[in-house]
Parts: sequence; structure tokens; C-alpha cells
Amino acid sequence: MSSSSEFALYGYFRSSAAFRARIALNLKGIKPELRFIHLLRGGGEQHGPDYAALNPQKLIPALAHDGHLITQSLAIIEYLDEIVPEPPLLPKDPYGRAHAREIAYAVACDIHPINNLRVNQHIAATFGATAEQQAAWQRHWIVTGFTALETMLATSKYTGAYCHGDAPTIADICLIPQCANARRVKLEIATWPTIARIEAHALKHPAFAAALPANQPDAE
Ligand SMILES: N[C@@H](CCC(=O)N[C@@H](CS)C(=O)NCC(=O)O)C(=O)O
Repeated sequence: MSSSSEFALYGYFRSSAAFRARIALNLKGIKPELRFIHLLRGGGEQHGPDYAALNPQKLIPALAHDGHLITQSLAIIEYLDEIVPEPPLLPKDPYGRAHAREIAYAVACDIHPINNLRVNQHIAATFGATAEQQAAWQRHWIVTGFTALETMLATSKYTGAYCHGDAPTIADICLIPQCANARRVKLEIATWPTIARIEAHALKHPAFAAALPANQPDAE
């Protein structure tokens, strides 16, 4: 299951959604073939006809496996968890699964999409938002989301070394890449002490560390 040739990941070092997929693949011990889609070069390779034919959403990541192309990082994470059950990326009990997904979705549905590259490009092209205004926009949504998440994590009895208990789950797989995005717009993760503690712990795990943008072959 872990042979490189069975899986191919379309990604970009700086993409936090691809970062999620990389963490999940690493946790499962899968080394995919890496196919790089540069999101800026030439207007963005995601818009080129070859990639658009594969993924009409023109977003990364996408995972090729077993004759299928799976898009959407959350779908990729849950697919990997189903085909390679150990170590589990979701808690065993229904409430635990709901709790881990709740944190994951708070990042992946409510913070990340409105800060995405295409959103920033759109507010620049349509409303003339400068680079600093785009960063301010991103900071606003990250602060809004992380402030809520900090309260949720600081007050939940299920918070452990990770977001849910002492093993990584889909929640951490979404939260840690969003911390990297926060730093890129000059936010201090220490503002949110529980998030900072979980991030520091997660980054000691080789699966998270190896997935960091700076550790990717296409890193600039
Ligand atoms: N909901 C999608 C989001 C994917 C996404 O937005 N990817 C970004 C990179 S993090 C992208 O491809 N952006 C290209 C663009 O905005 O043109 C997922 O979780 O996979």
C-alpha cells in the first residue's frame, strides 16, 4: 500500500490544503509521486488546460490512486483513512469524530476558503486591494477563526497533546497548516496559547515536520 508508484499527489509547497494531504500521507506511511502545480507561475498552472481537465475546480491538492483522481483535501484525508486504517485520523467514537471534524471544518470551511489565493486575486482585480490590504483581510479571518478555536480547545476536556486526545487527527491536520498561513501574514501564534502548544507538539512529529512547506522539493 505504501509503494510510491501507487499514489500521485498534485500539490504546491505553499498550499496549506496540499500541506494537509502531505501530513495525512506521511502519517499513513505513503510516499506518493509528487506532481508540482505552481500556483503563480505563468498566471497559475492550476488554470492550464492539462490540470483543469483533471480538476475542473482548478484547485490543489488532488490525489491520484487506483485509477481515480480525488480532489478536496478533506475527502483525500478520509479516503486515506479508509484504505489504510492505521494510524486512525479520526477518533473511534461518534462524538470524538464529530469533535475532530468540528475543528477541522472550522479551519477548512470557515477560515481557509475566504483567504485563498483566488479570493485575494479577485479583491485585488475587482476592488484594487493592495498586497497589504489583502494581508489585512487574511489576518481578520484568521484572528476571527483562531480566537474561537482557542476558546474551544482551551475549554474542551477532550483537548490533549493534540486537538482531540494525545494522537493526531484530522483536526491537527487542518490546524497546523493554517498556522503556517497565519505566520505568512505576520500573525503571532503565541496569541493563542493552546493552538501554539498543539502546533509545537505536532511539529515534533516527523509526519508533520516533513510536510512543512520549507521541506518540499519545490520550495522556493
Ligand atoms: N477546499 C479545498 C481547497 C483547495 C484550495 O483552495 N487550494 C488552494 C491552495 S491552498 C488552491 O489551489 N488555490 C488556487 C487558486 O486560488 O487559484 C480543499 O480542501 O482541497
